[in-house]
Amino acid sequence: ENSPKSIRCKAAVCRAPGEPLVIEEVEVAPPKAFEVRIKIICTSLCHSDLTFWRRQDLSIFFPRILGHEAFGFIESLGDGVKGMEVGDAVVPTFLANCGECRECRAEKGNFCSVAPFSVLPGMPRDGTVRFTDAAGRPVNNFLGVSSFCEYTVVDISQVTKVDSALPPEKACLLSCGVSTGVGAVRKVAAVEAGSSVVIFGLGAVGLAVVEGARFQGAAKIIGVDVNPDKFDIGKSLGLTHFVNPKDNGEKSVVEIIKEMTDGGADYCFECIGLASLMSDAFNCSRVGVGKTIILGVEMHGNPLSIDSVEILKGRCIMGSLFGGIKAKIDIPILAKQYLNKELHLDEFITHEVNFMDINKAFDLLVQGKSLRCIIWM
Ligand code: CXF
Ligand code: ZN
Repeated sequence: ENSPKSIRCKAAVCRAPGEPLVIEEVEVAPPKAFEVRIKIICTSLCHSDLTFWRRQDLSIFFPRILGHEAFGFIESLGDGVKGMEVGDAVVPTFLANCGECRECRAEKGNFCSVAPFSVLPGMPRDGTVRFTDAAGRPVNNFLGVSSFCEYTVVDISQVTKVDSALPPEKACLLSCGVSTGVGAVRKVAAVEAGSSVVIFGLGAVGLAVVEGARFQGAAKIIGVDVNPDKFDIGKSLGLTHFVNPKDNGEKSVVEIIKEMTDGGADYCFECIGLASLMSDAFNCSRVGVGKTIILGVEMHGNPLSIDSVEILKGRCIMGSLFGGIKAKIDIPILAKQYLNKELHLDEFITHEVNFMDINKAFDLLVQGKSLRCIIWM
């Protein structure tokens, strides 16, 4: 008889916006139907965690267990779970891929309708939460993942099995940021060999775009960032040119990029989340063919304004969540390419800390010192 009990374990709970997470004992409920409970081995910090941690207007969802980039092993199964076993190596993902709905069966797109993307506090199927604090009060879930906890419950549509040959910290990277960047190049833009690519913002997502562009055989890969330290790491992944907007005096970034690309770039990616950079990216795309892909979430909620005449010149601007990745199909492909030494992942891990020091990982990312900091449970 399958009847897992609740588990008491340590979690890093977010109680107030922008304040250090608090390590607390919580109770993790057993998985409900079509859910599994995962023993988290490692997790890492993505900029979206920072966004949800910082923003005052989202603090109505506190206390909350953040974290959505992780690796672990299945500890127990809820009713109705097929094709997954206790002990399976898995990565959770914030975007579901049930594999069966209309969206999942379609060749294009990645918006699973079984567990539609949501930032609300509960689990996707019934909206309830799976954590309770020591005082018996509920603690909210985050993106259906909540990986800043030793154990977490995740809907099976948001769980992907991975090859056990893949080291945990590498699998963890495929859970969100790196997959987003590489996916956007392959699946959203479909960058061809020989093309020119411009990347605004060389954080983990931007550098994963660099990695993807090199993989596709792009001829010119231009990174734009105000932090000169990003050049070396970018070069190791395939960056061919670097533009620091602070170093270019009178000339605008758009003018510089247009000069470097003989009139405009084939593909432009915005990986920061600023409306002004989204329009810069669009404006340096090539007339007739240019594609601009938005990956950043506008950090101040500002609207994007584009001159319609500039779009009429045959350019397009589009966005994607998770780089168009369908987790259960595409993560195993990325894993295999890493194991075949075709895809670089090691370069993205700049720091590692113990779970008890999770707040150090926050400091490093806030200060722009880390790409990915692996947090070991
Ligand atoms: C984000 C995208 C915007 C909303 C929250 C999740 N994706 C991954 O970090
Ligand atoms: Zn993320």
